[in-house]
Amino acid sequence: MNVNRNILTLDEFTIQSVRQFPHATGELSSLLRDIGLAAKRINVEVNKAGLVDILGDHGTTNIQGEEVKKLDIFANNQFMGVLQRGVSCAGIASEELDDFVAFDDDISKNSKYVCLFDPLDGSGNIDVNVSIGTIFGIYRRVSERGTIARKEDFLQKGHAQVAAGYIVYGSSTMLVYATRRSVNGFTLDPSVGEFCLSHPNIQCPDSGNIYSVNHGHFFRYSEGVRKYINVCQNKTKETGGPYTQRYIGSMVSDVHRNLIKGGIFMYPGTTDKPKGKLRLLYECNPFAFITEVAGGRATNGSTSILDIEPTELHQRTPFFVGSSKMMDELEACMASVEQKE
Ligand code: P6P
Repeated sequence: MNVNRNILTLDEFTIQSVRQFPHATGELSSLLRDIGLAAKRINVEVNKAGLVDILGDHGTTNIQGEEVKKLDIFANNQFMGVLQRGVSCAGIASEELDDFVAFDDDISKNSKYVCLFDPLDGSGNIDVNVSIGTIFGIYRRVSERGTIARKEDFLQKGHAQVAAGYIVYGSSTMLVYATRRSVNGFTLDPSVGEFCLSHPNIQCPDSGNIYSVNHGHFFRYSEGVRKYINVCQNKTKETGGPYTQRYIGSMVSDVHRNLIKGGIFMYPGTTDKPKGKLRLLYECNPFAFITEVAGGRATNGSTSILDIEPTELHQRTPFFVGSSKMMDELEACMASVEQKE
């Protein structure tokens, strides 16, 4: 097998990270490898979703009241399974599960971390072959090791994440994860079945010309958000534009594109849903952490996402994330309206 010795696999990269930091125990690296394994197994099913009877509604609805498709359940069970059989995770919380799950075997009870994830975000796009993704955040548990994980382990501010990442099942399958040091992207090489380092040290451009928002809700957004959208639409060469509007309706794809190319993604609150649609703990916190490590910013319109004190596992938040200068312009529009009020 002709393996290019210059390309690091995910496993090699995580092991190299352990070697670089003598105090590292290897538990986080082991957890990340477990996630990579689950991602490869999910990728196989996602790639043949149109061919087998894995499509279609699972006949149940999750806590969001959304029809749960079989692939959601499969993905959820894959992540829960590898994390429970690993040596680093004391418990999980998932969009697909009403409550958190504390693993009760002795090794898990003595594990250092908990993991929160959306196993298959954008699953409404499965049947129409639009890219979907997995989102995860990893926290050091705050409860005593040797005991089962407790709710407070899962209700931590986003700043407490030790790592966060996502997998995008798209034209290629990529796993991107951040630690506090850097953001790195790995592309799955199907010929060897390994995630290979393809995007080292990802930096979010401080500006861009892509804005992502669902225009269908425009008249239900706040005046400040509507003002910023109008600013985006009226950008010219002279004012740093023109901008282009790109919105796939699959958060992982939209945020990934903007992270790489520069841009802003918005899921604001609306008059009928003031908290918006996206979940703080396992959708917004991971992307906020990743984007901020890469040099961008993420807020709920007024507060850094990572500073929000969680109160419930599935709480929603308005979400604005992307290039720092575009975030500055959004906040200037919102502030100018508030001053008038
Ligand atoms: P809307 C997918 O259902 C999702 O949770 C995100 O992936 C996506 O960004 C958003 O909802 C799209 O929501 O209301 O614009 O269709």
